Amino acid sequence: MWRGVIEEYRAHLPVTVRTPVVTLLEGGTPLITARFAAPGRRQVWLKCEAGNPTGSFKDRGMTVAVSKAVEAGARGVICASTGNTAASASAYAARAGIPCAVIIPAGGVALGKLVQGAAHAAVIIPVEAGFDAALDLARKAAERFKLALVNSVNPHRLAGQKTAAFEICDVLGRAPEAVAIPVGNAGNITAYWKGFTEYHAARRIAARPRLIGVQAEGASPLVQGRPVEDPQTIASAIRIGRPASWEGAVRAIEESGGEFLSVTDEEILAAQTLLGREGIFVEPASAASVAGVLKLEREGRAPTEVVCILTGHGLKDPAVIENRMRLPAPVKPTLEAIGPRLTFQ
Ligand code: AN7
Repeated sequence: MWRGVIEEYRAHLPVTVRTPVVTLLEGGTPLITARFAAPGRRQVWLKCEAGNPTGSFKDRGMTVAVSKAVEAGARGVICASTGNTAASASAYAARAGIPCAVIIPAGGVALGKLVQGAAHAAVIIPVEAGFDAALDLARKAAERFKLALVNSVNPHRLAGQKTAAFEICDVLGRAPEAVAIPVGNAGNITAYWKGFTEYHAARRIAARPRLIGVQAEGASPLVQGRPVEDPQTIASAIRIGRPASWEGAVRAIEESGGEFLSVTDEEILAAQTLLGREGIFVEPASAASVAGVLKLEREGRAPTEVVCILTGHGLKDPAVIENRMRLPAPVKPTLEAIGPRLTFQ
């Protein structure tokens, strides 16, 4: 049985025999072949991080961050979040039996993620600000109120998240040519590069992949090379204008010979629809990685082999789909009435 990322990758993580392991058996997520890629011409794999306990990649980092917080005797944890960090932090804190506070941009978190935080009994504090100011506040609050900050500025988060890179290499038996990753606060792309670099140094892989960091056009500071004051995108998870791991992300792109690129909200929604039609429902931020690869394809320069990281589940943000969905009017419960619908035209 899969034992969670700390036990599976213990030798690569900052834990000792004295670290109490707080886990929900995260990791071990599926790497699936995408159907949309032209067979024989291009290989696209999808790393489905929705398979984690709270439905996003954040759980990989949170098992390490909360375990280390408990080891250090923290009385509670705190984070700022566009939703998924809150859903994950609150779950792992609940598992550990310690309180969790989450500071969220008012109106900036998708419903499913809010519901998760409430289910895990987090203290939810909406503030009249965007994510960037919420993170500034969380940093200060952690210090003032003696709480462990579990945003990705906490190095234990990145240590845990790099295990996704290990898994990709373990499954393929090598590194892929390229990896496309949605970028918000830029912790995850930094963690992936750490993971590939560590496996390369340990001679587990012969070469490291090219990283493609994808941002939403209205929230694309790393593409523009400067912070964005009032970031806007339908992909609320990555509505971030001042990424905390800016340097790490830039280093990952430079050292890997990759690039940052941006995609429009329309391109994000089109990619989300495309994935849904092959049975994979992701939230808008996650679809950005696929939208980025499709953009490169249109420009005639897509990698022949790429892993797209699908960071979170579509159920987290039902409103995005609901707004575009039209249920037909109810009909009588008879074969005659439903028959016309079953011609699939
Ligand atoms: C689905 O939850 O920042 O570049 O506060 O939820 O490491 O920030 C979420 C980010 C991509 C971007 N996809 O990752 C938060 C938060 C999904 C996400 C990202 C997020 P980073």
